[in-house]
Amino acid sequence: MKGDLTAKRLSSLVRQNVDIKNSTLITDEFKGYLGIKKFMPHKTINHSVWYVDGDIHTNTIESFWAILKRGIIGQFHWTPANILEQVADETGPVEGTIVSWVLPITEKTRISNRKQDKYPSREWACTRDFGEQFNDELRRLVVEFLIAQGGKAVAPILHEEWSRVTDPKVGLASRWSERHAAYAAGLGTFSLNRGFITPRGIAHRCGSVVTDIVMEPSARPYSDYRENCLTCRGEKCGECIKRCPVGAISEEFHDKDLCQKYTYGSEFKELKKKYGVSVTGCGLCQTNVPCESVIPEIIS
Ligand code: B12
Ligand code: SF4
Ligand code: SF4
Repeated sequence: MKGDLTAKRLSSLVRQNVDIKNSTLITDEFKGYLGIKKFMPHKTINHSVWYVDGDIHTNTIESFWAILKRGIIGQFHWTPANILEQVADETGPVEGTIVSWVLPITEKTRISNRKQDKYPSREWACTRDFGEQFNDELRRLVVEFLIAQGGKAVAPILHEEWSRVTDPKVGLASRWSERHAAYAAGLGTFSLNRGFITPRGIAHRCGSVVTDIVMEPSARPYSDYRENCLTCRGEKCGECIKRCPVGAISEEFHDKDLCQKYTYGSEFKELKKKYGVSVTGCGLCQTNVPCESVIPEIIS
């Protein structure tokens, strides 16, 4: 992700998109807008004093952004710009990059889960629990590394305000989606069961960090956000539907509530004790399926 909000860029965007002879620009006092006064009428409102001064206010555009933001998953959901605001100083918006990674689950663990038809294997459960602790440690290390390079960096998932959310529109979710970050970074696409399929398959865990260090963005070689999934490409598959022990996946839908109720439910209490983990996951829909460790080709 590249923010690209320098004063020069802002002026150039306004010149390209606004009828500068017949318009007046109204903004807050962000310094990046200063150059705009040179080529069109520009009024500012100082938000530390008041929000409305006669006709001068930014309320209309702010409610437009609120509607747009709600359209991007939901109002609760952080965009990379929201995270960058937290690393920005008072000079205003900064450019930045999302660093996103995928940690493929080992072959041994995948094979152990392939044999399961009701509960996850012990190896899978350990990956869910200890693997995610490792992923958190990696998030911290990447943040430290980027700070040592002179930048600012935040792992959204480790932010004190990060939380899981139940939203009326999208249901179970979180303030930051690692998979949407990975999609934006070109690492893969979503699928029928909502899992994220990368060239190393769907059985993985992923993570990300947002930084103000600007890096060359990686390519996003996909034309559709569900391109790596056979069923979504219109080919025959649906193997993950058969794998789900509670019928949470169908051709049209993944029932997040049913999936969560099962995997975090009382049936798993004994299993957690037996495996010595605090959470087991399930992932049957991510193993013994054509997309387990590759982008699947047509199956006959
Ligand atoms: C909440 C949560 C759950 C919930 C809800 C799952 C869900 N699908 O949202 C429950 C408890 C059910 C769950 C279960 C599992 N989870 Co979980 N979960 C999360 C968590 C914390 C947040 C997910 C989130 O924010 N969802 C937000 C909503 C909006 O996402 P969504 O509905 O899936 O997104 C859809 C729309 O955006 C839609 N869409 C519509 N139009 C468009 C247009 C465009 C352009 C795009 C891009 C998208 C898009 O496409 C998406 C997919 O359908 C993430 C960690 C994180 N913070 O990211 C892990 C995470 C998603 N879980 C993960 C895993 C591995 C699992 C399990 C396999 C359990 C396990 N470990 O054994 C199961 C898999 C169930 C399944 N089939 O998806 C991995 C996913 C890895 C992968 N390969 O995809 C994650 C990323 C954790 C991690 N750090 O790796 N999980
Ligand atoms: S098993 Fe088949 S239908 Fe399910 S996500 Fe993988 S490719 Fe798509
Ligand atoms: S959808 Fe949920 S319950 Fe069903 S197989 Fe996947 S992780 Fe397990």
